[in-house]
Amino acid sequence: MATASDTGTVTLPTQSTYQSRVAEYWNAEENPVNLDLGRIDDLYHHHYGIGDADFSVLDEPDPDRRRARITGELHRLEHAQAELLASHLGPLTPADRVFDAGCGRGGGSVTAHLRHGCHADGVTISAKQAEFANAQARKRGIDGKVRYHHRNMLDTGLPTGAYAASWNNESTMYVELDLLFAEHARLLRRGGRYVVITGCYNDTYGQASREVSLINAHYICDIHPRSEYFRAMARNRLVPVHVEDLTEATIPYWELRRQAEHLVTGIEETFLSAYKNGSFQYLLIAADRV
Ligand code: GPP
Ligand code: MG
Repeated sequence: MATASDTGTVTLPTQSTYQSRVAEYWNAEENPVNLDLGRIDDLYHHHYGIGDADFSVLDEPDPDRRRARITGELHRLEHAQAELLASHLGPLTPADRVFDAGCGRGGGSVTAHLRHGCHADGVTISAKQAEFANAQARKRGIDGKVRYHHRNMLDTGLPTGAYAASWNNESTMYVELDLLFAEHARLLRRGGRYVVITGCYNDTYGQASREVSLINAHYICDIHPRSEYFRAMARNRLVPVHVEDLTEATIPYWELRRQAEHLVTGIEETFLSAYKNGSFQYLLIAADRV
């Protein structure tokens, strides 16, 4: 059994049966769309991509090369999303600390560290993901500054007011926003920056659409309405400074991914329908901790 001192493991990562099921999902998850992309440059992302896709990769005649080029293009788009998020965290210095809530296999914290030189603490409910991410940080020789913890993002045990910036990259749909933002507000110093990229359902559509419900079932999550983000931020000392609708920007990623026969997971058409019927949005919100 690992102890708190050797891996950062604490005894209370899951707080409910639901959270245990979510942890089991991520402990077992080995989708090629995540592992094959990450292997390209050891940046393992658990989020989608943004920007114009180079669809000419689909015309590559050699089958092996075609697969590799599609994989590379999807990874480029996912990495562009991580860079966009990281660009909203600054200005940061190498002395600053950042907090990655729901860090997955660690790509986001590495991206922030490479861009800003900062210290990073990532938290995941999955012991497997934390172990994997720490091994990657050791391999890169950045384990002195980038650390991953098998902990609960709602109750991290990390130090109050110690963080200059924090974020959730597609992980808010697993938690109650009030509890989550209370923890970010506790961890961030005054004037610190919080950034979220998320899929949310569109209040103007009415309620969650069939497609949104299918996405919830696929990942065992509970997608919040757009309005709930702003209400919960206002209640937790987080004041939005920048809101960006990334829906249009993420559609090329899904159009390419749906044609990547070696990588599809089966959820691709549902995402495209959800975005195109107006029931679902891909959103970035940056907020200041006041
Ligand atoms: C992607 O992770 C994100 C989630 C599981 C959260 C749900 C996100 C929404 C915007 C609703 P991933 O990269 O592990 O997923 P996949 O295996 O499909 O690539
Ligand atoms: Mg993925």
